[in-house]
Amino acid sequence: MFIKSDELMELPPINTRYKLGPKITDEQLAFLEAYGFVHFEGVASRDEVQGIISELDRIESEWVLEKRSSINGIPLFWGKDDKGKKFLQRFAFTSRHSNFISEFVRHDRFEPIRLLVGEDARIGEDEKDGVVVNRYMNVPESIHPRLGWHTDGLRDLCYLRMPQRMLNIGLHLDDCDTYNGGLRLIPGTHRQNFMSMCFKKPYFIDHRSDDEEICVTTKAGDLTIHDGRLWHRVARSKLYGQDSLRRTMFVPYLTGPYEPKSSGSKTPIYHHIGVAMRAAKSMIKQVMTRRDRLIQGE
Ligand SMILES: O=C(O)CCC(=O)C(=O)O
Ligand SMILES: [Fe+2]
Repeated sequence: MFIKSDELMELPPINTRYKLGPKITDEQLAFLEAYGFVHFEGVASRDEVQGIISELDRIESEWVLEKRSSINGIPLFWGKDDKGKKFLQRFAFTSRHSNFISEFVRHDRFEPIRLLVGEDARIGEDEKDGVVVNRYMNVPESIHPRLGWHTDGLRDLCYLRMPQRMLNIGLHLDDCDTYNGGLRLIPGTHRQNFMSMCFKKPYFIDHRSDDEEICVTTKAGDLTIHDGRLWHRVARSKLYGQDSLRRTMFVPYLTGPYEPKSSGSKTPIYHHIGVAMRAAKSMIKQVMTRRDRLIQGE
């Protein structure tokens, strides 16, 4: 257990969902400190969620026509949907391609979250990967049906330094219960030591459930904050095709020097590794399908 039992007695139940008010309360802070995540419900209205979803569909069709493979050096993850159509599974810099999304992420209601990250925190619309959207779908040609166990501190760990607190602010665009995959995390692991952060699980290839994991079940419009040092994964949906669709938008709140990206920016090394891994996986899948067909005499 990563949370001590006397500490647990003082804490609200782990499935507590809060309302986002003008300030992050002491209770919400204590919750985040202890468990490593906190869940706010109904932060975006149904109309806003619908607005963001339509914008994503529009951006996707523009990028299909432009045959875009990256934005500002950040690779776009193209897979195929249940109808075999090109399907963008990871968008980057979305708010720079949609006024609607840009205005939404800069809305006053998120000010308490910005302050939680830091007095001088800013939304990195042009930095890192910008405002990212993941779309998970469970179909054979999906390149993003799930995501294996990881912490988001890998880069720091590679430099043999302990990752500092990094808060991931995610807006959920679909209803998602345990059955429909969803975010799994091991509460309290953001306070683990260096060795545990490096070796508790093999990064990204381990998809097995953990006795101590919890599932963050969300409704469209909910917002979650999770500490990137936690061990977390996204489970595969037990549904198929459109029913298994899960969309999440991550807004980068940054402190430190301003480092904007542009069309000339280089692809970061970890994205090169990701591209190579996805290509290898897709090749293996194709070979296996061919082999199955040959065996079946098709
Ligand atoms: O989609 C999610 O909820 C989490 C995604 C995630 O952990 C990541 O992209 O690093
Ligand atoms: Fe992550």
